[in-house]
Amino acid sequence: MTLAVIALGANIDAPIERLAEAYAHVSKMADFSVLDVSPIYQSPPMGPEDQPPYFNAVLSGEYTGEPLPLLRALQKIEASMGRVKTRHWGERCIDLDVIQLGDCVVHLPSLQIPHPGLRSRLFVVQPMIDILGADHRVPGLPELGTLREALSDDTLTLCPNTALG
Ligand code: PH2
Ligand code: MG
Ligand code: MG
Repeated sequence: MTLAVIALGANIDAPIERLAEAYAHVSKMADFSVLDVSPIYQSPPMGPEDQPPYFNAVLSGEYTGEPLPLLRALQKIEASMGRVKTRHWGERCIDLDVIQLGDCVVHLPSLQIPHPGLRSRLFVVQPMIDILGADHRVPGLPELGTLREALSDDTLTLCPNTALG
């Protein structure tokens, strides 16, 4: 089995509801079985500042397929939910990113695994720690607890009473 880690993000169109909707879609994907899901966190936008705050969560699952079909399946969910491409790092009703796929390393223009932004994003590192532990490792990186120590960010807030799954 391959451990898949997927990050969910949204900041427009009732974003918490969008995360729940996306979670429901992901849990029905072929070759994929959800193992765990993190709490939801709120954080200020990384990138353009004139957009609403983001809501983020991370889920883990067992995936038995290939990397590119997983990307396509997630893109299909994004499209079905009305995701519109705007500016770089701009507002979105749903964003589904592959963060990790076991020991797999992929460097394609369309897909990079592990996600190259992981080590700079507490809004992904913290929910990953919640479900996988601070000693969890992603290929090519130190353990998650070490990544968190380097990310002194006090703007990440846990959203109470918003459990997915
Ligand atoms: N995603 C982006 C751009 N900026 N900021 C936060 N806080 N959370 C995100 O998920 C995020 C972002 C584009 O993927
Ligand atoms: Mg993203
Ligand atoms: Mg994305």
